[in-house]
Amino acid sequence: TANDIDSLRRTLIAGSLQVQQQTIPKLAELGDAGLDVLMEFLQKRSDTPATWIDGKAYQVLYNSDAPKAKEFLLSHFPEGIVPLKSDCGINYNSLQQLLAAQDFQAADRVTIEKMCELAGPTALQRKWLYFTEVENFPSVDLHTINNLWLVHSEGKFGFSVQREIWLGLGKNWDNFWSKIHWKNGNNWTRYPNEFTWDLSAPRGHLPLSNQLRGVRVIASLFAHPAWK
Ligand code: UYC
Repeated sequence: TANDIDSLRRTLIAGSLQVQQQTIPKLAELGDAGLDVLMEFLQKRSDTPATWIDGKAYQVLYNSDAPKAKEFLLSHFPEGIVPLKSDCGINYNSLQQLLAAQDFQAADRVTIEKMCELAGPTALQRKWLYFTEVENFPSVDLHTINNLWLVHSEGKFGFSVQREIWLGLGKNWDNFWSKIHWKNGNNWTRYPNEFTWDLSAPRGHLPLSNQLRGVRVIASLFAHPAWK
């Protein structure tokens, strides 16, 4: 009823993060009237940086078949809710779309690809990075990639999350691999099927970075001035 909608609307606006998180799927079940509330919510908050709660609301609209939702996103958020800034003219639209659709496995592949693109044509052809290339990445682009992951993962995934965990473990790599389930005892998690490609994964599980050639690339990523 209109009453239920209005009560959920007020809960969404004023509730704690946890309450907001629970309210969004309830609104999603209520059809057009629920979607209206989510649209209003997103639009009202669009002058401040997007959080993962905005991400949740956006994802409902993005994955909805309702023409109204599609029109709204096209006119108000054609490139999503995270500004797709790049210092080198890189287009992050495909990453935005995969994360909005919660296709974390494809988003992970695109993340690796975009970082190679960021490093230049030789890295793009090589399909992996040198740590010296990572040092030269513009902070703007790292922030864009990281914010896309954060906003579309309830704040669970992203380089900044991984870096915080690693710092909290006194920069101990082995404890870090276990904590984010990249290693189980002495065994490396096997790519791709042993990784967890949804939000049931531990914090910091994604995005991946292949450790086949050692820790220098990820160490360089965590040491980047972007995170200071
Ligand atoms: N893989 O095991 N990985 C690949 C990870 C390792 C290996 C790709 C992560 C350990 C081989 C990604 C972990 C290891 C390939 C990741 C992991 C290993 C490959 C695809 C846990 C053997 C085939 C993108 C730390 C003991 C390709 C890419 C190749 C691929 C990620 C083997 C994203 C996080 C040490 C043989 N692994 N990788 O980079 O390069 O190719 O030969 O880390």
